Amino acid sequence: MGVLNTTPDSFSDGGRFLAPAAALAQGLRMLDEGAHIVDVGGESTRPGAEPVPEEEELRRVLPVVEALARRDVPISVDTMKPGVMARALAAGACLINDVNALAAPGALEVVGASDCAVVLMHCKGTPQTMQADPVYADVVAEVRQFLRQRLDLVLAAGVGKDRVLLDPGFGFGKTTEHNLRLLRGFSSLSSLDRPLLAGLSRKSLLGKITGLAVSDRVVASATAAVLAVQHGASVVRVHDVAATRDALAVLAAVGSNQ
Ligand code: HH2
Repeated sequence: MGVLNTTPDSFSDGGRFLAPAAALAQGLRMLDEGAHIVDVGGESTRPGAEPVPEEEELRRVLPVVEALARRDVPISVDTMKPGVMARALAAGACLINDVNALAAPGALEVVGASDCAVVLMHCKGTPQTMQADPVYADVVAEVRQFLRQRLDLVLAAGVGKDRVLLDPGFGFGKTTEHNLRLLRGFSSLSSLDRPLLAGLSRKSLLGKITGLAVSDRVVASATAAVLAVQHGASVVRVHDVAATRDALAVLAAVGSNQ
């Protein structure tokens, strides 16, 4: 999954793909480099980010979704807002990626009324508050329990099991130690019996480990993607598609232990 942020303030690619033409070109480039799906986002969820009004998020996201849909690109939309979900699905998106796990009133209904796939992600708190000293007794167990509850809720609302992916939400209300524990324990999430998504690309835990600036975290990100897939991830959400493709090709040739 290639990341395409049409925002001025995303932590890694903010401001680069604000113009729809630049966003379309980047989406097509990522596909060319080996992405299977393009994840379009119009609201940053980096720690401390301010919420974006729905009209503004639609203004950023919809032209890009429409342009990619005209090229038959498989499109995911990274949003917490039911109104954005509905418009993006109508414009051709096939996957809703919700870092809020469909918690907003009406979100479950929008997904239920369509036949799209959905990513349910764990986040402790909101982007405004999530990095203010998050505490867990057992981060892997708590994340697994949360994902189990959200999955059950979504299934009870009539969404087919085969439409749901789960994501532990690296960096969302977690310290570096929590993120590392989650990666070590990632394979235990496979007991939830759903494909797992991992988003580690360029995140601050990689900066903490390497001391590198966001734009210099390509090797660290590709390594993290390999580790995530080795630990059971079916989808990796990445900014650096070509580097990740090459790293995963080596893993595939050797064979993962899954
Ligand atoms: N991470 C980010 C955004 N959306 N979605 C899922 N499912 N999993 C993730 O780990 C995830 C996500 C944050 O990364 P990015 O989109 O690059 O930054 P920003 O939120 O600043 O736009």
